Amino acid sequence: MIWDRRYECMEREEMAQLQLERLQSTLNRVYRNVSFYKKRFDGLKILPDEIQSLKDLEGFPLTAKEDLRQSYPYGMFALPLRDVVRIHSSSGVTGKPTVTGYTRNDLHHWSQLTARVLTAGGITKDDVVQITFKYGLFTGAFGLHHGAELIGASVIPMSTGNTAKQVLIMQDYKTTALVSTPSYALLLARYMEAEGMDPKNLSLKLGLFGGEPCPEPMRREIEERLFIRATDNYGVSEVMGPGVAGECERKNGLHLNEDHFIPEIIDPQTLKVLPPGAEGELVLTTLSREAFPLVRYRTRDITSLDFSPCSCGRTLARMKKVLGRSDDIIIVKGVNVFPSQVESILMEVEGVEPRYQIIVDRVEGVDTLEVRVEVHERVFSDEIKNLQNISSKIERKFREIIGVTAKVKLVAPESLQPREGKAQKVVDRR
Ligand code: DLL
Repeated sequence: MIWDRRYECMEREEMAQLQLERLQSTLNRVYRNVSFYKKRFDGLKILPDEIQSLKDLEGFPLTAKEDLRQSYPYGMFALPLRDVVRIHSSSGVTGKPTVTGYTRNDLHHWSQLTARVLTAGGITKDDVVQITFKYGLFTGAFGLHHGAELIGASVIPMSTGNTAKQVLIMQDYKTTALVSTPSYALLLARYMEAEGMDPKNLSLKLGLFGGEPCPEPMRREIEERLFIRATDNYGVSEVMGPGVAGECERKNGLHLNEDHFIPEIIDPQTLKVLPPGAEGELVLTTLSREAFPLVRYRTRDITSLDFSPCSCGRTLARMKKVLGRSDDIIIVKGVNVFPSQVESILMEVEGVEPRYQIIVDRVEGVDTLEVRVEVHERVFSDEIKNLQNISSKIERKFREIIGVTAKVKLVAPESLQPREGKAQKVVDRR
């Protein structure tokens, strides 16, 4: 099913024309209304009217999270607050949160875009959708909530926490679609197994995940344990929230809503734009945001883009699952370590969960890497020898696959799970 065939299946040429028109209008609006952009453009002696082709966007300056922090809270809004009807903020994967605002039109577009990704994930008006993201400043819950309502699904705004109640509601209200972080889906699966419940007896058939990486082995595990079909969804609060990109049933990349965002991939070191297919940092320019337009926003997420059409019929570019973040690449003894590599290793080891925390330190000038990993309940009470076997196995894989020496510490189930929100995966004490 495709929610908005007109845009999702648009001819590439027509899409490029639409993007150019919207880009010209966005650049003009930010130049007129946001002093940050006026100063930046003037500094580089560029005028928004000079933009003749999409390629010209490369000549415009990048916007970093730090720029938003310096304009905290409303400095980069392009409209006065009286035109703003909603305010959200980023969960702040790293550092202080940033603020974003929406006009009525922005909210309308947002619902349309989340309806697209929900539809691509298989959700229809016949579904009962349980949303386990936190309702609050985080964009995840409200964004997907309105999209699901627009589709006509029955929405259960559960919010986070209280796993026992989540499962009870899921059972009694006959939830068919779960909206959550992938790690919370695994936690629900484990809870049900520990309680002797068979997830097969639920009405659940779909999982719409996002907000954090969901590597392929993790998706498979969730699908097998909960008996569902799961799709990965990407979004960034600053540019909108969920609804930026989402997988279709082919699960072959996340369709990026290019009529609302222009994606570019840059080399995070040289900041040069890379050719299609190359891996690098995703940069997004908003094309329809009124309250909070952003030009060339550095997401810090590492991915690549595929502009070939998908067999589902959509022509929108597909971004690969996020590999990691350019600012959370941990450089240990000169080796780049992506948290997603750590996840892939853990998914292959029997008896452990893909929930971990990496602690980097420096002892007498030498970098040290400790990885805390949660084990399954049944393994935790096992003999010491078995636990030692597991940690040696992970340590060996670290040496072989990533090329660094890590000290692995196995910890109790659920001890690393935050009560709400996203887990802090990296603690750098250097
Ligand atoms: O997490 C928006 C969202 C909510 C998307 C719910 C999908 C579903 P922020 O809190 O601003 O917004 O965090 C954005 O989270 O830059 C990525 O690093 C990470 N992220 C979000 N979705 C994914 C994903 C929301 N599917 C930051 N895979 C982004 C990997 C993701 N990382």
